Amino acid sequence: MIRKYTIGNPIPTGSVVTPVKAEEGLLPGWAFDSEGKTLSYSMREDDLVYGLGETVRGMNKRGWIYTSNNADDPFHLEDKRSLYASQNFIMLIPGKLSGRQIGGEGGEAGRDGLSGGLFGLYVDTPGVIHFDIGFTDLDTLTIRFEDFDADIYLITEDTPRKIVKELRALTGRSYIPPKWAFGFGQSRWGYKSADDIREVVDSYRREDIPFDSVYLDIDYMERFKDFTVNKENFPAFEDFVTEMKEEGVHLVPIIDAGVKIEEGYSVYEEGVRNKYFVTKEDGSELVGAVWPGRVHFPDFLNSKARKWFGRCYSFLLDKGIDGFWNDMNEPAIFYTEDRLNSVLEQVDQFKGRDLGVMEFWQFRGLVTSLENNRDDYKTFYHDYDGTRVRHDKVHNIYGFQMTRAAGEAFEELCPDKRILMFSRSSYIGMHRYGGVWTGDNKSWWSHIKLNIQQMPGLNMCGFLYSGADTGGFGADTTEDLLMRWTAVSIFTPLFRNHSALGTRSQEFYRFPKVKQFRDLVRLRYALLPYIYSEFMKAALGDDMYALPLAFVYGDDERARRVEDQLLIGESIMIAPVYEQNALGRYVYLPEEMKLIRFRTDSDYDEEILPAGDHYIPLKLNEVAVFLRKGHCLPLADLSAAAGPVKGMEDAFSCPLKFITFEADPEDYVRYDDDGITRI
Ligand code: MIG
Repeated sequence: MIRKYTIGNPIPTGSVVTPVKAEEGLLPGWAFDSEGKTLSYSMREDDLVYGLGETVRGMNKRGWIYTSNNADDPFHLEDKRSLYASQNFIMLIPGKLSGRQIGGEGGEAGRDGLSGGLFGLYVDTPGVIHFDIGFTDLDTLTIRFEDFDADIYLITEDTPRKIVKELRALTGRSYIPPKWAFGFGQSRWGYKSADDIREVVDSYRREDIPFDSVYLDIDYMERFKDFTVNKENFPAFEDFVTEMKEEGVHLVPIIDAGVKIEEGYSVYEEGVRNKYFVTKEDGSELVGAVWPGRVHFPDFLNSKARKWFGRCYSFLLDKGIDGFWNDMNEPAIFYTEDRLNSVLEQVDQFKGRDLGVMEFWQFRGLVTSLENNRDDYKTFYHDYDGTRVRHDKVHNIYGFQMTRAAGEAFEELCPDKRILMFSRSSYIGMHRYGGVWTGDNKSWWSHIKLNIQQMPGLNMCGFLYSGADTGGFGADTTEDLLMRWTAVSIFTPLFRNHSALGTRSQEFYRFPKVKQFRDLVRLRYALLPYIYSEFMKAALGDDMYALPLAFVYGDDERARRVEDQLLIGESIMIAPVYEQNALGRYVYLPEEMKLIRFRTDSDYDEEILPAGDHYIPLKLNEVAVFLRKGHCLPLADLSAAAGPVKGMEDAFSCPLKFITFEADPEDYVRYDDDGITRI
């Protein structure tokens, strides 16, 4: 059941597709403080709080304060409150104290009128809000608003997954990418030319590592201008796209939010002519700076501008491109022209002065204040279909509306065909148009764990097609880190190795143990029939693909607290190693399961283990999969392939084999459509 409560006068976000009539009165069970602009809920000791999508810390969000305020921040540390996205959905899963059984027959109901205590809450507001989940007081959950305007949806059902299903009914079905997007993709910020890309392709082929895509980062563009191609480095781009396609490789270019200011550049000129860019108080276009230098930002909240920008993607679609990633759309701003001028003036006053410590900090602060300064968001405006709105009031939906621009254009331009799309910034609702990657993580062991922990939060909010930069984006990777990380990423729908300019190269073929990487990637391809089927079940059934154990074993006190294991689809649980030099790890089994220890897709052993704690030895080249009783795992039998397994299509044409645990393969529901036609 969904009940809606409206506070104040919320600015619409475009997130909800099935309108709900607002209830009279206040959110039941919550204390309302209009002066402090807060809503508070008393948590019991054994209540779990899940949700908030792509945020730092654990799956259970208790014990920290999270701020929805989309930010370009490459330091995903424990003390951060905001990352790139705002996914304002939380779910409270009560424990035994409330007398509630999760996923079973309902216990005694009646806590706060919230059907026994289990509930989901979606706070739909485009502005900044804070989720204080036991930060100020361990047992209090407080939502604090900068502007007390929101549509709040309270969802009560008797299982967590039914709540997720209701949220999806409210906000729409999840985006489904083409099938090749489940293959492996290689990326790096620094590939500059067609020859650089050919080298990547040839190296992967030489090492016989399957892959389906190579990503183009900003250097493919001419002076970082959206919807252009650098002619020197890609002399015949269209032919190159065809050449790659014939090789079975999809090229996936990046699109940035900012549009370069340059006379004669059609995107810039059309945007200015039609007033499609965001403006300052005086009506002139905001001038900011990002990779292209000075830019204007498209007004994605204006439906005309959105339509226009979306159609610009046809420049690349027409050349045979069938996938994109949208970046810098929080939006990231290196500096605005106005602030730069003011800082330069102030800096001038420091000239010739003897800088004391305080003055030194002041001076330094001036310069660092330029980048991603939140006050800049108060200096420009949108034409939100007739209403002038200051950006900070709608900040969190900017990236969503950019990706919507693309998604709606794809529906119009390629009505039959699925196009790959994922974005850095997001808001609930964007999950209808694309997936997300989790941004600029680092080659840190703790970020493998963060990857595991972010998956279910993203899935809850509808972002099924998601994944992290495998191997880490910033900082130098190591061979063992990349290997352990890959052992996680072979289970995430988006599986991409990506890294930053200036860091150690991390393509799999760069390492001495390249054979082990080949085995890992081949295992992914062997798992594709399962991964794809489970993804489709989640998308079409408004369900989740990666689940916390608490969602299935909600009455098991131990399972409820597991933070580093995931259920992937209906059949399996994974428990990855994310510590350096570990030769295995402890795993909690909520029920009897069959351990499959994979060394390669065809070399594995099986062992039935009782419920409880187990130490599972796992060498660097081993991947543990735990098969649930009564289930089976279909695998593409790559060893029976007619030729080399180069990519997704080869894997799907292999015969299937099944690993079973007291189950009949006949009962397994498999999805295997052409992978391109829209569903
Ligand atoms: O300011 O395009 O998150 O994946 O490689 C950095 C360069 C801009 C940030 C993205 C990253 C990408 C990088 N971009």
